[in-house]
Amino acid sequence: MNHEIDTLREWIAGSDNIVFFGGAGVSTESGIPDFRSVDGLYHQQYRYPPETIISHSFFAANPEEFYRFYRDKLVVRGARPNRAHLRLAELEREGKLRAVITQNIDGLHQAAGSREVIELHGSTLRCYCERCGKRYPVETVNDSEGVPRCDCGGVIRPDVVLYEEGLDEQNLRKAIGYIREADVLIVGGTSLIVYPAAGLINYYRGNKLVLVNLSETPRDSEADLLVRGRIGEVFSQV
Ligand code: CNA
Repeated sequence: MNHEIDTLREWIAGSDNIVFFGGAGVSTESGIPDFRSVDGLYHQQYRYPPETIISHSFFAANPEEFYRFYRDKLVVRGARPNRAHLRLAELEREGKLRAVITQNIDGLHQAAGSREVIELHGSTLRCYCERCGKRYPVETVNDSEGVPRCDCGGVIRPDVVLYEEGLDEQNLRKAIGYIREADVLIVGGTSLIVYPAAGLINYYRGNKLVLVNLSETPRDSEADLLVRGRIGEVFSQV
């Protein structure tokens, strides 16, 4: 891996237009399980598969069960940014990195100090009433029991994109713009199988596509540089 790290270090040193696109693997070193690793959420036992529970139709039909899973597994308590989040924030401060585009919903990039963060799938740190749109502090969802309700009687929900729901178009357009213009695109900690997010790398037009991941992805053969390793460890060396 040393040779790959040297190349990545050189590419980072030589660019002021780096874009990072990441997923759940960026936060596993902060103690938040991803979905598809062996100890990820998809390998744990529930009455329904996680992708069923966190779908729009399941939420509408079984909000109690949704919230049981959500509070137990998706709400992050006490997690701190790791070396990947921190180095990315530093690269932005140094004027080298333009944006972080993330599929994560944990807010750890902002906690690390990143400013330009595009949250494709929303954030567990915000919530609102489905009916009237009123915003509520995150504790309203995280620390209540059962299904949290608004003054208007509507269900309060986290501001995350559930399966079957569309991504915010403005966010998508912005992400595509950054990727299209990027000189170096670093893609890390994502299985690259959840669409439409995974399709974003198709917009990259450069010749420095870096994939940093613990396991294989379906796009490995397209990478100009493939780094197989833990992303926090990798970013602590570049
Ligand atoms: P995923 O499908 O679970 O894939 C994660 C990938 O990261 C896998 O290929 C792992 O091999 C890899 N990985 C795990 N740990 C590391 C590490 N330390 N270094 C490098 N690679 C690692 O997750 P995706 O993000 O691709 O899938 C998209 C889903 C997962 C999005 O909708 C997210 O909202 C959702 N998710 C988010 C969080 C979070 O916010 N932290 C947690 C769990 C799931």
